[in-house]
Amino acid sequence: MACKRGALIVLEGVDRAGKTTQCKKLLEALQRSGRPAEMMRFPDRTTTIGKLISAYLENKSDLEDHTVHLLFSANRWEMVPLMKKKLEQGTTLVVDRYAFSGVAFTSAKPGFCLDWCKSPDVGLPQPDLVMFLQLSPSEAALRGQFGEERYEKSDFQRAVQNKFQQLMKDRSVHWQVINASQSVEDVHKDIMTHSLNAINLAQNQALAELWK
Ligand code: NYM
Repeated sequence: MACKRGALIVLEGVDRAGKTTQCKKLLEALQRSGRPAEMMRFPDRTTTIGKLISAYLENKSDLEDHTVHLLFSANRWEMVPLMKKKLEQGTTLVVDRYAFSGVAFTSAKPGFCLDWCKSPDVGLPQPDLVMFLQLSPSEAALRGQFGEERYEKSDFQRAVQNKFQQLMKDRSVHWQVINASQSVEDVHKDIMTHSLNAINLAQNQALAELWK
């Protein structure tokens, strides 16, 4: 490796857990401390595939359930060359949702098993750290109404939460549960501590492949 690689840091959680706010705060804090860092989010709605996904989420189009699952995965794969390039250049990537959202949301639908849902994402760059922002459904409800997008229903979100719990039993992934009911600043402090550890460890490790 020519230079020390950046870390792949993922934030996951159900809707309204504060992922996007915390990704932005982490990114700013890393950059302020002089560490090269960039943010990515999935789905990335800017690409051709991302636009199909966005129309589906906004209920402007209907897609068959397997098909949309594969599109979410393809939307990650299309970013892999860029992700690898950035990581190799020493840039840490802070990622808002990844394959775990993909599996949790689709497997919460009737007729989908975890293994089928995981298979298209097998081999993606393995995150050095996945922080799960834990918030109970009742606390999430206190944060206001859901928006208008597909999946933004309490019952479905509860099913998604259960799927995340199943995924977190997998020790091949470096999961860290974060108590998201703390104040924004306290959540940020926890996230920063775990991220700095992950960045230090990743420097001297080769990038692995997810679920392989
Ligand atoms: N989602 C997100 C999936 O169903 N599969 C995936 O692979 C990913 C990455 O899309 N409800 C769902 C979770 C969210 C929605 O919302 C994206 P947002 O606000 O753009 O994170």
